Amino acid sequence: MNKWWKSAIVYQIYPFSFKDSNGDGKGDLKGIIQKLPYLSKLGINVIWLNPIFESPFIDNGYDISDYYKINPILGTMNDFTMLLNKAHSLGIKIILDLVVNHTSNEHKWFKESCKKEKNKYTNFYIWKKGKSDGSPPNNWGSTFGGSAWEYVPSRDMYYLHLFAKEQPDLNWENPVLRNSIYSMMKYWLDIGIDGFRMDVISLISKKQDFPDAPVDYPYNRSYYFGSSNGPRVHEFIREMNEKVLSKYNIMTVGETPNTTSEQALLYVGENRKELNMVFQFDHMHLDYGINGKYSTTHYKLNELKQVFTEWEECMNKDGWNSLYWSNHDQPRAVTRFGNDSTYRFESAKMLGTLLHMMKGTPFIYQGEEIGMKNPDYKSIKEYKDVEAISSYKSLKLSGMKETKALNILHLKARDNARSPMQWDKSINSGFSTSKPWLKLCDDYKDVNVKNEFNEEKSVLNHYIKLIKLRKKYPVVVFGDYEIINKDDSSVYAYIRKYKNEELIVICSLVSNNVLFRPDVGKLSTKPKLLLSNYSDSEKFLSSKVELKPYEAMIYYINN
Ligand code: TEU
Repeated sequence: MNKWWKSAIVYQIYPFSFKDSNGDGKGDLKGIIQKLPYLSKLGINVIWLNPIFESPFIDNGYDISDYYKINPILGTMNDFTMLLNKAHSLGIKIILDLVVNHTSNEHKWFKESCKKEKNKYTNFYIWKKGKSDGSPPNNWGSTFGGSAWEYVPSRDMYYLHLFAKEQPDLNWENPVLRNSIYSMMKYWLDIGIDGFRMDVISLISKKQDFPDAPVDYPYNRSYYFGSSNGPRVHEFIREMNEKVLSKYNIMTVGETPNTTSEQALLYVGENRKELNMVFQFDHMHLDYGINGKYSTTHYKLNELKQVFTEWEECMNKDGWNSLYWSNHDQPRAVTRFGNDSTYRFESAKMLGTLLHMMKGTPFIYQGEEIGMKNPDYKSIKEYKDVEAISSYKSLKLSGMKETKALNILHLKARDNARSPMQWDKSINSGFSTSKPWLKLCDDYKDVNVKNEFNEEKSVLNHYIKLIKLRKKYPVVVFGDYEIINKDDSSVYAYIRKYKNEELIVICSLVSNNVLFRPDVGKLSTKPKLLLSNYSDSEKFLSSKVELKPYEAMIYYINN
């Protein structure tokens, strides 16, 4: 089958925060339809929608109560098919979020499963007896706090939930459950969607003896010990591929927490018959501290280079890479990896350049293309996310001062990515006519899509150019990647080579001027500048370049 996803540029939409068409303060599908011409001008050709299904919204839609129904806040099935058709007519494909490690506790499967009387759904979830003293079956903690087990009196048993207690884990050992999932996937594919992003797919197979995790595992991730890359995960995905995925020309990307690059090859290898690519987490962990994610630690450039290079090289052996700086779970890229004050626009464009010239399928998270930064929420009341709230509580319980805890949330909370999209300087940034469900970032009067379209040197216009390069030069899609000046602690530089084309990408990640001597051996021709983020960048690459703060250049040779 034609591997169209190799040259795709994906745009991730968080539907509740993208565009509100009916004035209820929450984004919706009709809002997305209104903005399709914008996405078409940006040049992307795939949209990934975060979950759009019926949900009590404990984890913002990742707790699904009916896989076949559109969340009424977002619209109707008609709205969805209209969105799909309009997107297709503009040459844009749509992939949906497949959340099948767990459902909502309000799903009818779970309600039935809780019943004392045996029925079809009794074994749809993971039920275990407590220990003889009545405590939970093992020591696993859950992502959002507390034990990963919840007791249900009607069955006198505990059920497993790796995330919130309202998100019970499905029992993939049960073939009837697996077939129900496959039927649901076929239902959406037959409607015409173009693929899936698979939520925590590396966690679906649990070690069946449910062993206690060693004490050195962080409590809220201790379940990894018995559930990440579990014993039957590849068998299950192969079965899914054989019964469903292989029948359609679609794109699949698995979200795979706690997975090394070598383990990832088992999901994406060309002959494995599993998935097209996975989302790795290694670069997301470079700024973890002793308390894990919720810390003020800053990443180190040499570690970033090492992680990206390892994934480029490993995926190049036998598979395909995915490229991302941020998503709905991560803080804004410009705040985290760039400089969101003095060099906001330079660094946002530099980050775009660094990522989009690599080998793999790039994912742009809504707002990244205009350089949106983390909003400056002043109180815990402004945060809405279950993880932010539970982490705040545990930081406070550990004795941390309020200001420090809030500073950590400002740097790391998931709400940072979820503040509404900034369209223009009108009330509520043109996102909604009424108060948005989550507070806007207060810089929207300056930083918004409308302003950036009109400003030739904007981040947005830079992203448009990066996307055009990917479409024009095969080397951007297919070229081999090789890092140069590996030990430079201020500059990230690499070359790409494909047939007679060569790219040299040079990006400064520091806020001072630096001297750079590219280690590119003997070049037969002088590389010519294709794109940069300063108007006076050197037109031809020479043996010595003085880089300005966050300067990023792409040079090209056609031998
Ligand atoms: O996230 C999976 C995941 O590994 C999370 O623990 C993620 O690392 C965390 O949010 C970062 O702190 C997926 C979804 O992307 C997330 O939104 C959901 O909450 C989660 O699964 C459960 O469905």
